[in-house]
Amino acid sequence: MLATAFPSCLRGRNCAGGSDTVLHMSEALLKTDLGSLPLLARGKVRDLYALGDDLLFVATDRISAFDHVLGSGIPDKGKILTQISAFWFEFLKDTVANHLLPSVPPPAAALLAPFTKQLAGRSMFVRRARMFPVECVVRGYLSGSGWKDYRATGAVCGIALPPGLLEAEKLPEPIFTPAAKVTTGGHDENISYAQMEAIVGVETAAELRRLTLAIYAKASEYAAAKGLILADTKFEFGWVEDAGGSGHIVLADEVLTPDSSRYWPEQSYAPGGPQPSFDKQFVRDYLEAIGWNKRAPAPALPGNVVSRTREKYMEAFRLLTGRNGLEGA
Ligand code: Q0N
Repeated sequence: MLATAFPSCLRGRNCAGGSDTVLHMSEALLKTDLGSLPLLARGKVRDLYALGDDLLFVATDRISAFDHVLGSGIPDKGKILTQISAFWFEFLKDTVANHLLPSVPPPAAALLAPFTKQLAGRSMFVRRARMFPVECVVRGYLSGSGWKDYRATGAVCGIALPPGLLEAEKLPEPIFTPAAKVTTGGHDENISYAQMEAIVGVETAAELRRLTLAIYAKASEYAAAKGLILADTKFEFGWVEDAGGSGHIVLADEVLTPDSSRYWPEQSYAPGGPQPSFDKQFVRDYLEAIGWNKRAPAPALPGNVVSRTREKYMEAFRLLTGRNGLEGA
């Protein structure tokens, strides 16, 4: 099904990796190597390559916690997150245009063919966009830096909220709380809407806020029907040129994955304190238990933490996509 819906998600001829079972977990892909293809950016988790005028977006199996990439990866994590993103791009396509290209042109496919094993199920061929230098964050619940901000100021990113809200409580309505990218690897910095207007312009700011809230409304309603609270999430948008000199906004990067979003199981939701992370709680618990000082080098993870975490990512994938495994990815 995805094969026809997402021809730009590269697939292996015999679905390398996707058919692995519990009997044999494949090795984690920690780093891509695409020979002479120009690497444009290596993020904590994703590698971005130039492919002619377009880009190849590859999700590795790297995992970060407490702002560090850990010494171990989670096998198939990059495939799982790519398939979750692909699901959401398709789900949202009537709400927002996205950066996915409809297919990989034959010359690009020929260049990539030697690297099928690294790319299958975890890569997307996307349009190169001019990225807006803001993170478009939307919060339906009070958590993370939003909760910290609220406790200190009674507001989040300058948006006043009613007094007496609890940590993780549902907000009266979802709020748009942009952040500016900090290039030095640090945390993104919350900014006011007026600051965002100064960065991207008044009209663009309004359109990015409108899109962000519309996407959140649609996605959180869907997630709720699957038993998941979408507490908050962040989007990155870019601008692509159309033929004839005009252009349009596209939703780029990864979308509504557990790495870019807080998902909480509705069943165990309990406002009044921090909610356990859907995907990374075993990792965090382990890192706290061994007393890691949260400075580099980050430790490796024991096998049971890796396999239980992998199972959490698969659970998110199954709940959201309704698919049982990665076959076909
Ligand atoms: C882009 N980032 C931020 C990969 C992800 N379609 C695009 N066109 C131009 N640039 C970008 C995209 C996208 N998506 C997005 N950087 C460039 C996130 N990166 C961090 C590094 O890994």
